[in-house]
Amino acid sequence: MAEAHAAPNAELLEWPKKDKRRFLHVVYRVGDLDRTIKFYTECFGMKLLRKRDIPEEKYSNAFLGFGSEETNFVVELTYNYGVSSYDIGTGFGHFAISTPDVYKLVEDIRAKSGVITREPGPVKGGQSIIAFVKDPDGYIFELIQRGPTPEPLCQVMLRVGDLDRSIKFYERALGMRVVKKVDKPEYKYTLAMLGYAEEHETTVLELTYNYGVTEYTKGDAYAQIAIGTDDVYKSAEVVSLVTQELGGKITRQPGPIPGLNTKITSFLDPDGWKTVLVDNEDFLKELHKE
Ligand SMILES: N[C@@H](CCC(=O)N[C@@H](CS)C(=O)NCC(=O)O)C(=O)O
Repeated sequence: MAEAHAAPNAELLEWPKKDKRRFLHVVYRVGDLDRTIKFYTECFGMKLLRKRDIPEEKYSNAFLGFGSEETNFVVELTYNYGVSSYDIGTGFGHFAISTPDVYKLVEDIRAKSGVITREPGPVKGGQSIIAFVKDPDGYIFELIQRGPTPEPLCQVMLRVGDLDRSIKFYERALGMRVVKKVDKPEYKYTLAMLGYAEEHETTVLELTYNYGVTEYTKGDAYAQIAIGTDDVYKSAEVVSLVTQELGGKITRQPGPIPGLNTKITSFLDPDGWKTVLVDNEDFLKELHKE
């Protein structure tokens, strides 16, 4: 019986690597949409790409980024009517923005009253120049010094309790590959960058394991990363198989969102971090409709 299933599953498990995958956006909640839009446009130089209000559901969204949503990873801010603050929890790490001159960007941000939580300088135990900035809701943005890139919004960092398990999950369930792995025993952490292309070409998911820490709080602020796929149904079948082995679970079976008709599926990884897979064609239709 086990043998009879081995071949079809083996073929199915190849699907995420053959699929057309791309990081679309990261979704999180903010207490004041206009305040965050002002901060991201004035301090980071992002553009406001679109806004939508869904009064029936009592929320609004704003999409901001460094390029068109057709090609770039962007942030999707959610404002829930009447909710002015959220708990970010201890598991969320940061978003990252690359810039050719971190020192200059930090001075510009400081001049606009932005909060710098880590002054520019070489990363502990390394050479990259970094700084940390806190946005109005308390989300941390790492600024990383790098040459020009098509994707300045370059990382989402989340903390995980078992890095090998997470790497297996994102490789098998999502078809990502490890583009960098660094162990810093002197600072007691290991990190892995996972994605669909090299770090300087695209956004990566940075997973951090702090020695001995297996649990974090999730709060209610950060929501999920959305990734494009050509087939949500097949993709969900793969995720379902992988969760049986590594943990995590499907939280939304694949299918169209009522009213919107965009096909999606969503699931949690073994640490409880959520990913949404969105049909590539439906996503483009949605963009052109608005
Ligand atoms: N304990 C850290 C481990 C990750 C870490 O230290 N990352 C580096 C960046 S890759 C960092 O934040 N360094 C701080 C610094 O250089 O000041 C955490 O969970 O955030």
